[in-house]
Amino acid sequence: MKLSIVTPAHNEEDCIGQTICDIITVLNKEGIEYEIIVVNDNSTDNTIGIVADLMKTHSVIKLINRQKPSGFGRAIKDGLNQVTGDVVGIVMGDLSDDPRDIVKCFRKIEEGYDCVFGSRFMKGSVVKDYPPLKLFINRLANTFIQVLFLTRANDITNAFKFYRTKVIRKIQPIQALYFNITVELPLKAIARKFKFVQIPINWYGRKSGVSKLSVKEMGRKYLFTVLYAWLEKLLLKDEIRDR
Ligand SMILES: Nc1nc2c(ncn2[C@@H]2O[C@H](COP(=O)(O)OP(=O)(O)OP(=O)(O)O)[C@@H](O)[C@H]2O)c(=O)[nH]1
Ligand SMILES: [Mg+2]
Repeated sequence: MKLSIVTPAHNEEDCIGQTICDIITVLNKEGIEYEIIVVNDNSTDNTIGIVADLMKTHSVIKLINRQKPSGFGRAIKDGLNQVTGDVVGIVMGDLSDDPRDIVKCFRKIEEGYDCVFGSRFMKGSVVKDYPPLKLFINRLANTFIQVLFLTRANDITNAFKFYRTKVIRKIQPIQALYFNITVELPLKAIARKFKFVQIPINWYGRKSGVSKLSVKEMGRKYLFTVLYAWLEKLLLKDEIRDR
């Protein structure tokens, strides 16, 4: 099975090179066939230059340079459209995710799961430097989602998740244009009863660069996306799901 990593990047010159090199080191060691699709959105720093340099020596890297309008969701969607692997994993470009967790997720898919959801809030997870206010809002939002969807998945809002490519095909059309895509993908997969597992992952707070997520701006969009997926779940309840 081939793995496609989709990594969005906007002004990540301090982190993107290291992110890519760490992924390459870990996946080469494991002997996994893979590609890394970096989706750049109008970066005004040297993000493109760094990725382009690495591309000279690593043919596994693909670069998508998006034009405006930008947006995390738009970038992820463009990345997903270019995937050639059987499995796709979404990994941030700011060194917040642990490349060793990529291998763990991929192995779970190999075991037969359709989706693997990374959770920072399970026994075995390590979380460093999570901003306290963001953490509070995260726990509140995820508890709400858990109650609404009656699911054990407790970190739906985190992007670090892996899907069989067929799952991505079955949850089209993807609507979210911004960070709300992080909840749309897993919730739609849950609504369609794809077989998922949650595993503990590590997460490290950003050490360099600027955060692009404003919880205040995104709150309503997240809520809308969650409720939309919940409605879908209700409507799909008695239908036979065509796989
Ligand atoms: N292509 C693209 N990438 C984006 C956009 N917004 C954010 N990203 C990338 O998405 C990833 C996550 O964004 P962050 O700014 O780290 O959001 P966050 O993790 O909630 O915030 P931090 O707590 O600061 O890490 C990073 O790799 C960003 O470079 C965008 O509009 N387009
Ligand atoms: Mg981040």
